[in-house]
Amino acid sequence: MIKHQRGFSLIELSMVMIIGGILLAGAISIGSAQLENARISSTQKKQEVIKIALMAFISINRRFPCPAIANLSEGAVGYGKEAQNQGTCTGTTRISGATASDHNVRGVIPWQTLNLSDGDGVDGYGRRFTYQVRLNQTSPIASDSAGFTGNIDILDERRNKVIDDAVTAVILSHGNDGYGAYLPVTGARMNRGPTTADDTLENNDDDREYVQKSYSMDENDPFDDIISWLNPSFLNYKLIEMSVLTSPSSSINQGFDSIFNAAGQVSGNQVPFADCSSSRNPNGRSNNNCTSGITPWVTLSVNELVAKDPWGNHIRYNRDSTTTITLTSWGADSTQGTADDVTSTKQVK
Ligand SMILES: [Ca+2]
Ligand SMILES: [Ca+2]
Ligand SMILES: [Ca+2]
Repeated sequence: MIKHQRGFSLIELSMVMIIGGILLAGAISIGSAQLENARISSTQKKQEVIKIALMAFISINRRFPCPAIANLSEGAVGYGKEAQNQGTCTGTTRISGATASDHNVRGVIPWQTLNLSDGDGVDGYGRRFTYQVRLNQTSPIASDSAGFTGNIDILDERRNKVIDDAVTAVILSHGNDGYGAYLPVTGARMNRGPTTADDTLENNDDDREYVQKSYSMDENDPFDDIISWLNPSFLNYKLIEMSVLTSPSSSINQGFDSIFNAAGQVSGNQVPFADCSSSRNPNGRSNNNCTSGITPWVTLSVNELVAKDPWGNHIRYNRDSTTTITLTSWGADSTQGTADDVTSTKQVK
C-alpha cells in the first residue's frame, strides 16, 4: 500500500511563514534591545573608568586636565592629549561666562593624557566622549584645602528642575543617535540632531547647561544621551579621604590655633590690636585702637600664609577685649555673613 504523502497547502505554508516571520521579528527586536543595553552598560562602565582616571590625574596634578581638541584627526599633534596649556586649553571650544572664572571649555576626553587606551576614550557606540570642564579648574587649586569648584548645571527633562547646579566636569556620550558626537580617526563631528530634539540640542549647544533624563523614544524629543559628571562635594570628599587634600575645617582650625598661640606669646599682658591698614593690601601690622580688622601677622611674628584661609583670604581678627580675640574666615565664597563662614573665639592672655 502506498502511503499517501501530502504536501503543505499554500495556506498552511503561508501560515508557517507568517508565524515564523513574527517569531523572527521578535527575536531580532529582543536581540537589538540586548545589544542596545550592552552598549549603554559598556558606555557607563567606560565613564566610571574615565572618572577614576580623572581622579588619579587630579590627585597628582591638583587640577583637571584640559579637554583634547575634538576635531583633530589621528596622527595630528595633540590627538588624544589635553590641549595646551593648563588654564587656557587653546583650541578647545571656549564657553564664555560673565567673568573669567565663569568660563568653561569643551572638547573630548584626553585619553592619552589620562593613560587610557583609545578604546577607553570611545563610548559603546565607537564615538568620542565629550568632556566639558570649568576652565579655572584646569589650573592647580589655590591650596591643599581650597578644593574644587564647579558651575555647570545638570537639568532634568525639558529643563524643569535643576538636578545639580555646581558641577565641575561633564563626561557625555551622545548615545545611539550620536548627535553632536565626534568620531575617532577623522575627528569629524556628527550632526547635532533635529531642531525638535530640545533635550539633545541642550547637550550640544556649547553652554553650561546639560540635560539628564531617561532614554526616550518620544518622536518629538527622542533622547539617548548618557551623561556622567563630577561635582565638587563628591570630588573633594574623595580627595580628602585619599589624603590628597586637607579638609578646609581642619586646615582653618590649624591656622586659627597658630594665630591664637602667637597672639598669646606677644610680650605684654594684652593681645595686639588688629591690622586696619588696608583690607586689600594689608601690611600685617597692628594699628592702635583698631579692634576689628585683619590678622596682624607681622606683629604676631607668623608667616603671612598662616594669616590666610585656604581660599587665600586674610583671616579676620577681632580684639574682643584685652585678653580675648575672635578669628573669622569668610569661607569658600569669600563673602562675609554666609553659611560657610568659620569663626572661633579664645582667651589667649
Ligand atoms: Ca543622543
Ligand atoms: Ca547646553
Ligand atoms: Ca562666607
